[in-house]
Amino acid sequence: MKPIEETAGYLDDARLRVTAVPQLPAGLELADAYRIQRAVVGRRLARGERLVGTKLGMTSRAKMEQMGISEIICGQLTDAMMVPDGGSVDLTTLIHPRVEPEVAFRLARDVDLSDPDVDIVACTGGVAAALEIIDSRYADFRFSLPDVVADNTSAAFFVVGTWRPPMHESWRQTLGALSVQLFAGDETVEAGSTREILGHPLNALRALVPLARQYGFPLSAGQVILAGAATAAVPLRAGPVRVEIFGLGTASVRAR
Ligand code: OOG
Repeated sequence: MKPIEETAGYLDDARLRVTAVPQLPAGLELADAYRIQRAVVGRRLARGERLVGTKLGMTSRAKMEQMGISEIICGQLTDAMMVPDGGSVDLTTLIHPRVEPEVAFRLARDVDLSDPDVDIVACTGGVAAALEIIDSRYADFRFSLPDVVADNTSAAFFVVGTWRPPMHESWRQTLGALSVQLFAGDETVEAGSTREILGHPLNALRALVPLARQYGFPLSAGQVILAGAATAAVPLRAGPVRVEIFGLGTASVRAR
């Protein structure tokens, strides 16, 4: 296997050159894939970016089926990936982008990962509708589980709508069954329910805790957590895209 740094450079360059690359050689261990991811993100941090959150992937059946991967994965979000609600993304910086509707959480407190009983839900201070733009650095968006982990789980950009305050009990229940619609212009391109995110988006949030412990992701106050897509991803084309989660809110972006 090539050294971690060399593989991180390979994936980082693919993104910067906006050019897809072949998958990594087979046989990469998942723990090494997370080490490569850390080095890929480390390169961005060394260029002045700041960590702002964590994303989950493969938390819905639709995504697992679309990508042929059935294990929950996580990646890291930096400030350079953050697009303001109603903002725009430049398609020339992306290889073959796709967009997915998501639920985002914001941590109000650090999650103490040394506490085996830590309740991440009690550490959240906000919830919002969100869009994630993913852009695999691999040709044809084809990858294995370690490949996609090394590639920071295809993270490219994300947009978060208006934050809603912490959830009381009834609101928590409601959050598990809200209808989700993804629009490209006026056309509905995907529809589903928040239930499709591991049965309830809070289950996805809880699933992040053991992953964060195992692979050394800090979960600190102020971080955004993307709980994973509720539907399959669709190609991002020029024009406006909007997610509407009925009862929670909307988020939109324009690709140009
Ligand atoms: C990997 C990222 C998946 C999700 O929400 O399931 C993901 C990919 O599909 O390229 O972000």
